[in-house]
Amino acid sequence: MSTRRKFLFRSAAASVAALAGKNLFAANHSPVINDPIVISTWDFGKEANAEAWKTLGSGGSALDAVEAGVKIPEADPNNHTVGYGGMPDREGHVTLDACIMDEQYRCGSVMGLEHIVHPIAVARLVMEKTPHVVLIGDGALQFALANGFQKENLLTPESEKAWKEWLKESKYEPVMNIENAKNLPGGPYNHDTIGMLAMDAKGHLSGACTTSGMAFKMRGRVGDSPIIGAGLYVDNEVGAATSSGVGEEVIRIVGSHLVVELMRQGYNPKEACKAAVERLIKRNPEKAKTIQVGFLAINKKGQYGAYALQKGFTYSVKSNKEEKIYEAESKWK
Ligand code: SD4
Repeated sequence: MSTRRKFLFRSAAASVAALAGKNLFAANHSPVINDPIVISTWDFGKEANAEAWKTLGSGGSALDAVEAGVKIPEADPNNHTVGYGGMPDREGHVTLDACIMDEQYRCGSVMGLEHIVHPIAVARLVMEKTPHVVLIGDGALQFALANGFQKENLLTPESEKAWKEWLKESKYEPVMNIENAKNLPGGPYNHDTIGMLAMDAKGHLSGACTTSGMAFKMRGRVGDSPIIGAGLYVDNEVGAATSSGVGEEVIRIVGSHLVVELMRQGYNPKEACKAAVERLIKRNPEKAKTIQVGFLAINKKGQYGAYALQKGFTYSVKSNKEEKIYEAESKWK
C-alpha cells in the first residue's frame, strides 16, 4: 500500500473506531484485541483492582497497572499479610517478598526485604535497572536505599502485639488462610498475599505478587510469592497465573508455571488451576487436607478462573463488564 493510501486507510479506520469508542491504532499501531481486565487474589483485591483500573482503563500498560494496584495493600497498615503492617517473623522483623513480570518475560524479585513499604516497586527496579532477577535481604535493601526509597519501621503496634501474643507459646505451626482458623495466635488468617494479573488494551499481560509471607516464619524463610514460576508466572503467548497459600507446597510443584503450561495445552484457566491443585494433592495427600493453597489464572482471551484446596479462597475481578468478588471452587468444602 502506498504511504498515502495507508494514511487514508488508517484515518478511515480511526474514524470508525472513534465512533465505536475504541482506539483501533494503539501506540505500536497494533489493533486493539482485548478489553482490559485485572484480577487479584482475595476480597481486598477489590481496592487494589480499582487502583490498577485507573491505569488500565485509561489505556495504560498492564505492568504499570499491577504495580500501582498491589501498592494499595502494601501501604495498608490494617492488612497484616502484605507490606506495612504485615506480621513479622518469629524474631519480630517484618520481611517482605515480592515479584513482578511483564509481557516480554522480563521479571524482577526481592526476597526478605526489610524497612521498605513498597517491595513491588523495588522488584520492578531490579527488573529494569539491573542485569539480575532476584535481590535478597540486605543487598535488596541497599539497592532500594540507593534508588531513593525511604527506610521505615514496618512493624505496627497491632502486629507487634500479635507477635508478642504468639511468643507466649511460640508454637510454630504454619497455618494460613484456612478461613475458620480465626482463633490461632495472630489470627484471623483470612487475608493473605496479593497476586494480581492484568491484561491491557493491547492484549499484553503482566503480573505482580507481594506478601509479608507466613506469620511468625523462621528468620530467612522465603515462600512461593517472590519466586518466578511458583508464586507468579506470565507468558504473554498463553496466559498468567498466581497463587496464595502455603508457599512451600506451591514451590514443590512450581505452581504458577504449571498452571500456565496447562493453559498452553488447552486447559481453560479454572481447569488449569484445578489440575495444579490435584497435582499438589497427589504429591502429599495428607498434608493437602490441612492447608490452603489457591491458584488464580487468566488466559490470552481474557478468560479467568481459580481453584483452591479449601473453601474460602476469594478473588476480585474488574473489567469494563464487571466489578465482582468471586469465591473459587475448592477440593474440600
Ligand atoms: C507464602 N504464599 O509466603 C505466601 C503466603 C500466602 O496466603 O500467600 N498466604 O507462603
